[in-house]
Amino acid sequence: SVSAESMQPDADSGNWKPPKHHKTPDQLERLRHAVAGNFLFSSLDEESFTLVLDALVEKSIPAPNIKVITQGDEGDFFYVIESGDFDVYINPSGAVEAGPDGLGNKVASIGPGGSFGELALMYNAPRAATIVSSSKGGLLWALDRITFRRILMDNASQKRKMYEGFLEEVPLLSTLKPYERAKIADALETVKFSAGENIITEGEPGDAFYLLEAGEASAYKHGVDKSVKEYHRGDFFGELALLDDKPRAASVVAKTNIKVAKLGRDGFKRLLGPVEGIMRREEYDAGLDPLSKQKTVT
Ligand code: 1OR
Repeated sequence: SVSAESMQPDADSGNWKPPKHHKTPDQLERLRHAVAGNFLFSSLDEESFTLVLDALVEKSIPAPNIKVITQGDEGDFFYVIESGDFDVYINPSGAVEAGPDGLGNKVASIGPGGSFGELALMYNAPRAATIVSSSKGGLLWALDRITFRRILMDNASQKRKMYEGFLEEVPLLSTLKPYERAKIADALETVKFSAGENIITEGEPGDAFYLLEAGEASAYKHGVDKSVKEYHRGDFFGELALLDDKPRAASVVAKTNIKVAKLGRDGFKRLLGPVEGIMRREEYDAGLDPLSKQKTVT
């Protein structure tokens, strides 16, 4: 209701209550599905999760070319996409006349399960980009600024900060933009292994990709006595099975106690597209890729 919204106190006041927007079972079902694929929601505890679901409001975008966010504006809402694709435009000069419609350059496109609009809310900064509906329009879920900052943000900004330094050091990711690395940070999970443990086992199906944060690891292949590859901080492994939907081509074993940043299959597919070429080239050089073996034989 209108009154509930306008009476909502400021984030700084002690008696803030998150908004509750009633949802039909159908809406709830769709909403759960939409946020299931979003990394910002994945580490929420149950209470916070319920609270955020209650606070989200459905927003239909009935046509293409509708501006949902305008670069330079103040931030009000964070959005999760249920359906439809949304294009991201950045006008580097801030000049109104740059590009078609003054939108600037298209730098990305975001689809179902994705989200946008968090930056202005996190940093109290003007909107960094313009977001325009493409496809036939779509359906969004909007979260107000205060609930975003109170419930969702802590997690996201902690993770972005925690992984920022490390991801900057990873050679594979050096060509990415800082914002692309931030999105990867959202999706990472740190996992520890003791010396001697298998992180990956040859022949098994693959569901994750790994960046080595601390310690050392080695790759082994059946029938080969010594390790076929050594991994140090900043190195990656586990990409082949995900790139080509093949079983694990080697086992990767912790040589010391190690810490890895784990990225699941979905995140890998969604976020590492821009560096796929680099990964394929490194595997080829290492001779782990079966195709490269055929070539070296000749
Ligand atoms: P916002 O609140 O600033 C615009 O409103 C939103 O666009 C922004 O939050 C992000 O959620 C989203 N750089 C900045 N913002 C981006 C980018 C981006 N992509 C999506 N948004 N990129 C860097 C381009 C130099 C694109 C990276 C692929």
